Amino acid sequence: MTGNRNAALHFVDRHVDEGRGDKVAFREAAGQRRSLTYGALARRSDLVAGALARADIRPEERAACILLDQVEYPEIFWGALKAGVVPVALNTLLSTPIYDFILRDSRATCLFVSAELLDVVMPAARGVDSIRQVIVIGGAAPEGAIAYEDFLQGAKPGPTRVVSDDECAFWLYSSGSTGQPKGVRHVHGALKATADTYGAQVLGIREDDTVFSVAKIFFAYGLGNAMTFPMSVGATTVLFNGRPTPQVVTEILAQERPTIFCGVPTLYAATVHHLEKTGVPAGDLRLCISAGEALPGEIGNRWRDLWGVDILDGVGSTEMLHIFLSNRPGDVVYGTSGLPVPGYELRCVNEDGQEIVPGEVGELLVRGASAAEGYWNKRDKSRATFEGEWTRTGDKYEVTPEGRFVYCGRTDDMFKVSGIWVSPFEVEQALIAHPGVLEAAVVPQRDEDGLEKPKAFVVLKDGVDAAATVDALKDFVKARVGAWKYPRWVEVVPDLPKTATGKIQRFKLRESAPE
Ligand code: 3SK
Repeated sequence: MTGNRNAALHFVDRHVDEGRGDKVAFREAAGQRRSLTYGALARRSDLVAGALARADIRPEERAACILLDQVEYPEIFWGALKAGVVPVALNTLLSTPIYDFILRDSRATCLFVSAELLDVVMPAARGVDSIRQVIVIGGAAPEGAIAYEDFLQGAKPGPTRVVSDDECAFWLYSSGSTGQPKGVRHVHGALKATADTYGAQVLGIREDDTVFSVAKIFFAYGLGNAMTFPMSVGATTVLFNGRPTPQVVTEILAQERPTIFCGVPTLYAATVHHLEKTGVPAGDLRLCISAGEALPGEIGNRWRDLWGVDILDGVGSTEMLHIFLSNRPGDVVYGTSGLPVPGYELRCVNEDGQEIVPGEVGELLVRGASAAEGYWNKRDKSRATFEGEWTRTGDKYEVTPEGRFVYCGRTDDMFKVSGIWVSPFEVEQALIAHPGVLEAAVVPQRDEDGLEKPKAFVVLKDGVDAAATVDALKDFVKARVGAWKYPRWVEVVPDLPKTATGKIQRFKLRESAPE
């Protein structure tokens, strides 16, 4: 390796130098069934770099990526890194107002968007002055935008910008308990740090592996699973651009024969129910992993009975880029998050910042080379989360005498649904925007698989038809803040429990919601 620490050299071009140019790096499951070799990825990402430069998108400017999992995603991501342009990988399930906020907040100068998402994204993008170029992948470009192949047409391969490990490479967006999403800035060196730790030392990922991740590339969890871990060893990733239902996931496991499957508890639970009815197809799984929220032990046991393979439950964060605490192959204790991943140090502290003693619960802090360099333009929030070398997780843990970490909840009111953060505050804001709702409070409630979903308590305005409003509220929230955040249960109440200063006491509602 030269003095240039641009991560694209390690993850992409190195494979060509080492003779893996013809190896398939990505192949699409279902749909178009296209594939991309490491050699083609090296060439196409060079072209993306050249086309960005030709379009006058300059180093350090942000390129918003609102892309389905398709072969163009790695071309664009690594092409941007080569150009020194900073891709901002965005959730494809957001609503127009949230895209509007993020596109403005990031000051993106260009936008790569999958054609399937244009209806939701373009009304936001059109009003954002910083965007000089919109590139549409997989379909016709509307007025003012350009189709991806036309964008690349005639471009000269761009040079790979010389950077250090510490130069900002890409951003992700993370949601907070109040307020708007925060841009999380990650450096080039962080990508290799996660591949060298969790990828190499927990997964033991190998060149002959095929990986399938239901978590999409725009999640930190998916970015590692489906891009950087397989690409760190020249393995192959199966990409799927649709909604991962139990049926579809089972078909992909049967047809594409991945050796590593990366899921989230909600999907594992639904697939277990499905397979217990239909039976398990033949497959080549050697490892299954889970993150996003705590995996109920029952689901892990039933999955192992079906496939003969354990699920390694682990914990990571967008701020730490990937998993830093995990169970290991051959050493799984369901109901725990396992042990620190080699390369990371963990400690739990009480409210005074003192290390907890056995039997106590404390907030988990983590130290490791993949930590983000901070939040974009949010100094107070950066200071509160990144304390020198230590990153606060906001998760509460206790530690067993054997040193295993057991999840005990959050220090704030946040919770995860299908592995994605939900802020009760944000859902409440969406609910009270409905003309029939006076007040609202949202808390997690466990479903029949022991997994948390939002439950809303609403106070309606006088004279409002309760039955009609309750039915309408779910779709209303979906449209405003994102499909996974809508309340699965809505209870109409006469008033909400509050402190003397008028703050909603969600803990009282949590107590009233059945466990
Ligand atoms: O939710 C998690 O546990 C996680 C894991 C890996 C990367 C990112 C996240 C949020």
